[in-house]
Amino acid sequence: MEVIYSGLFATPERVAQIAEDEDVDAVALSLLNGAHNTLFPRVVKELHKKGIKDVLVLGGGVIPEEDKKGLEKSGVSGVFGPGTPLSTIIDHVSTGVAKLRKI
Ligand code: B12
Repeated sequence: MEVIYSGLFATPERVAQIAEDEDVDAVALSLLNGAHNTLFPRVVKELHKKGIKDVLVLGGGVIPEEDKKGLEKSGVSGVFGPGTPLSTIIDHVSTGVAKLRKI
């Protein structure tokens, strides 16, 4: 997998623009400031605005358990906190991207 790092403090609009320009398979978001319920769904919204619906959006950071269901409902495919085995994340990305791209 090739990883494009978008830098710190990118806005949802900027993340969606990079995703479009680079034709990515997945957008992986990391947030530790507690604004995940606002910003993760906004990234999904910005992608949809551009007609991008086949990109896997996943997140990580210190996300309270009770927030995970709502994030998934808003289009975030999964949220992975501290201690998640790397193999779990790799599996999630591989199967999620394959499903969306119907490979
Ligand atoms: C260090 C720290 C800071 C540092 C950050 C340094 C830095 N450059 O990262 C400083 C002092 C700047 C800071 C500031 C703030 N912090 Co702070 N901070 C922490 C602390 C103590 C450790 C975070 C850390 O580095 N953990 C170690 C790394 C390795 O773990 P991690 O980041 O969680 O990543 C793991 C997983 O989450 C996962 N992961 C992470 N990202 C992703 C992304 C993807 C795609 C995937 C798949 C997985 C994944 O993989 C990693 C490895 O296992 C935590 C408390 C804690 N116990 O975690 C609070 C914490 C994250 N902070 C918190 C808060 C509220 C803030 C502030 C908003 C405080 C304020 N009012 O200003 C600001 C926000 C600043 C900002 N703009 O983001 C809260 C967040 C609460 C929440 N999520 O609802 C925490 C949980 C403290 C708490 N219990 O209240 N913080």
